[in-house]
Amino acid sequence: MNQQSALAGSNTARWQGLDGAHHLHPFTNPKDLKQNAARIIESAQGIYLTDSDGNQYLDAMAGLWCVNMGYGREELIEAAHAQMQQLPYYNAFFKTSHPPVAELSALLAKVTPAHMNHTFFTSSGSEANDTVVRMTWRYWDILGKPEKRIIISRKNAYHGSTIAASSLGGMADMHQQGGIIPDIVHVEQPYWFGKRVELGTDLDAGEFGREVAQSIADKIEELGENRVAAFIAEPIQGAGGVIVPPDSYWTEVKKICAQYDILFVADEVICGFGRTGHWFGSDLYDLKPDLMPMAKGLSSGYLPIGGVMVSDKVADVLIDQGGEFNHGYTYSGHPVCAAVAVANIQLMQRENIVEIVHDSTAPYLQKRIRELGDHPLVGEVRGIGMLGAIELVEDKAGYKKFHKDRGVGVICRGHCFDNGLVMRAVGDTMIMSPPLIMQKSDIDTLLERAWKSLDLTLKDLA
Ligand code: PXG
Repeated sequence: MNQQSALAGSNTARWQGLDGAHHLHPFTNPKDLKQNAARIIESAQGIYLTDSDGNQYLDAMAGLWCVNMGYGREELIEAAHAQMQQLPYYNAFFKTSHPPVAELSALLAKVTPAHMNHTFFTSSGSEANDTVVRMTWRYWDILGKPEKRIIISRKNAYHGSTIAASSLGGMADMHQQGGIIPDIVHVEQPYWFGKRVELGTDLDAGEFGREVAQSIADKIEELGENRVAAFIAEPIQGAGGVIVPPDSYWTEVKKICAQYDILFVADEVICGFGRTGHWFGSDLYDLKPDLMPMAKGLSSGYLPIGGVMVSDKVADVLIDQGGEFNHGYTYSGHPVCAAVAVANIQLMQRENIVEIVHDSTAPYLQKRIRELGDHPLVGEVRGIGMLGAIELVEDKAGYKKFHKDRGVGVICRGHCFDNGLVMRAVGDTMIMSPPLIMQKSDIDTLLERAWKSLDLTLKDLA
C-alpha cells in the first residue's frame, strides 16, 4: 500500500466512525448501518464518484436523480462563488428582491410550458409540494369554493418527505410512520408490469392504461366534483420504480382533467430539466398542468432549490383576487441557489443538452438497456429519455417475482457497487437516472457493468 492510500484508508475509518456515532441518515435502518459502515463519497468529476479509498463509480443515479449536468462544472462553481461575494443572502419577503431570483424567474418562464409564467421558490421538492397543497386550497378558497379540498394522488407515488408531501405521496411505508393529513386520497398507479405480475399473465397495455385512468374519474364521481381540488401525478413515477405508463394512460387522464373542474399538478421534480429528453415531462405528454413542482435538476443538485411553476390561470387568481398569500420560506429564492440555477439552465441551453439527449444519447441508452432483457434474470426493461428500469424476476414467462425476503435487488445493487456502478434498487427493480451529459461510450461502460452485476447476482441465487 502506498503512503497515499494508507492515509486514505485511515481517513475512511475516521469518517465512518464519526458518521456512525453522530449522523442519523435519511431512509436508512440505523442498526444495519452500524454493522456495515457508510461508504464515504469524497469527490466527483463528470459522471464518476470517488470514495475515500479511491474507488471510482459510474454514477448512474446522477446523485439522487439530480446531478444532470455532471460533477465539477466550473460554470456552476463560479456562479456560486461570485454570488457569495456579491450577496450571499437576502430574502424576498417585504417587497424586496434581488437580481438572481429575478433572472431565474424570467428564465423559468421561458423554458417551462408557454402558459406558465410565475414561480414560487422553495429549497426542495418536498417544500414545493407543501406549497402545492396550500396554493391549491388557497386558489379554491379565493374563488369561493372552500369545500374543494380533496387532492387525488396515486399509490406508490413519491412527492417528498414533509408531512404534507408524504401524505400526497402514496408510499405505504411512510404512511405507516405518522399517518397522512386529511383530504388526500390515492388511486391506482399505471404499473403495467406490476399488474401482470399480480395476475401472473400478460395484459393489453392500452386497455390497462385506460382502466387505471378511469379510476381517477370514478374517484371524482364518488367524492363529488364539488369536493375535489386537484389531481397530482409525476409524469413518470420515479422513486416508485420508474413507472412509464402505457401511452393510453395520459391521453385518457388529460380528458378527465379537462372534463372536471379540478387543478392538475404535474410533479416535475424528477422529470423536469431534460430528464425525459424534453425540458419537462409535461412537454413529453403535452400535459398542460396548472401547477408544476420542481427541484433537483433545476440546479443540477449543486445547491438546494425548488419551486412551483404556476400557470397563468392560477396566477391570475392569486395575484388579482388573493391578497397576501401567507406562505414562504427563509430561503425562498435564495440568491446563491438562484444564481447557480441560472448558470445551470444557461449551461443546458449553451450545450443543447436537451436536444442531444432527445436525438442521440437517450435513444442509444434506451436501445442498449433493452439488451438486458435477454438476461435470464430480467423480466422487463423499460424507460424513456435518461430514465431506466430493469425488473428482476424468478420466472420471465410467468411474470413471477422472487420472494421479497431474498432481497435480490439489494444483492444486485451490491454487485453494481463492487463493479463500479451506482444503480438504485426499488425492491427487485433496478433503476437508473444517469447524468444527461453521458456520452455513448459512457453508456457502453454502464451496460458492461450492469450485465456483469446481473451475472453475479444470478450466480449468488443459484
Ligand atoms: N417529488 C418527486 C417526484 C421526487 O422524486 C420529491 C418530490 C421531493 O423532493 P426533495 O427535494 O424534498 O427530496 C422527490 C424526491 C429515491 C429518492 O430514493 C427520491 C427522491 C428523494 C429521495 C430519495 O429514489 N425524490
